[in-house]
Amino acid sequence: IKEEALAKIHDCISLKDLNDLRVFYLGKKGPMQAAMKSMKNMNQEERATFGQVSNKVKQEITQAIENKKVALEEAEMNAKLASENIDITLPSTALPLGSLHPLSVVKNDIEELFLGMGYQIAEGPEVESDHFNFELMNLPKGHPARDMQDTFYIDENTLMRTHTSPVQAHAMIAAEGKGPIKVICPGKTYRRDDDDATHSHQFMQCEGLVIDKNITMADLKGTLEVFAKKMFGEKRKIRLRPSYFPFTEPSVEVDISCHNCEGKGCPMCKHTGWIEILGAGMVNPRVLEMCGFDPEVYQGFAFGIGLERVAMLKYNIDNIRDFYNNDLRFLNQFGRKG
Ligand code: FA5
Repeated sequence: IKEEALAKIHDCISLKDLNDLRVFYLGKKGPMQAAMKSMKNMNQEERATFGQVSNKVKQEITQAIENKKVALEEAEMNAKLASENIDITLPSTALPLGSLHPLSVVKNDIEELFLGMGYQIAEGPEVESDHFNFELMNLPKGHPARDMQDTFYIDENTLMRTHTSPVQAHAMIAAEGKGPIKVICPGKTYRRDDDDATHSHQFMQCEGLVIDKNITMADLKGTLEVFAKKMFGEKRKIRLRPSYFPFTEPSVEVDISCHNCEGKGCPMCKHTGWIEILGAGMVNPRVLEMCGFDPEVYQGFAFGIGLERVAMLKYNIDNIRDFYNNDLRFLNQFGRKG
């Protein structure tokens, strides 16, 4: 029995067959058990010898099965590892990459440009107090110029900021009356404007603020000239037109020469050769004072750029809603990465 069992175990090639052998040789209906039955006809001495021999045989068969089991399991694992071998030199499947939103592209470009000129990037809350959005910007309650920015109020003193100018106040107050300050503040802004091709109730602005001693309008003009050329091409010119903002004095609207027709006149510039891109001016001394700066010592300039406007001009987009409809056919045209 032993010889036969050991030979079969040796030749066995699967764990299932091995288990069948175990059940057969060591189970109740196997040849070992049958042999044990013959013990009842033996005398005591024979029985003792037979018992010892059969136990030994059982042990040997059990051990052989155990050894074979380990060997078969190892072989099975090796076969599995070999078949699942990963070739790390194969090129991977390309993952589809998204593209930056055109407003992010413009925001990044503006940030890069001003960081290169030594500005820092400041941020402020989108849910703002009336105090910062209006009062510190020289727009006290009841001031008629508040109507220029129709406002989403949350309660009497809290609102969705209508412009990024309140970040100016945060930056000045944080500086505790000591210049210089050179910051840009890009971010979302909200107004109760009816949505149309050029207006959205939520849009983006980028504020700029410089405070130092001996700052003049020439610094403002030079800075905006660099901005216009870098954003719209070296041939761009700018012109300043007198305007009014309560927080700047004097105030200007800034136009750039139309990059579409090189200033000759086309529908984009309404045949004037110029396109308005931002509002700016010298920081009103009252604003400096309210925000803790001595206007006898410090001056500053500020500007506010509408980012949708810049993106629309740069990419020839004629409907502001395109930025917010999340149509991938539109969005994938810009700033594709990868
Ligand atoms: C302001 O908001 C001033 N705070 C800008 C400023 C800052 C002036 C610092 C002087 C010094 P204005 O209301 O003109 O100004 O808005 C600035 C720009 O935001 C506009 O030129 C326009 O491009 C954009 N804008 C305004 N309202 C909307 C709107 N509803 N949808 C899209 N863009 C808008």
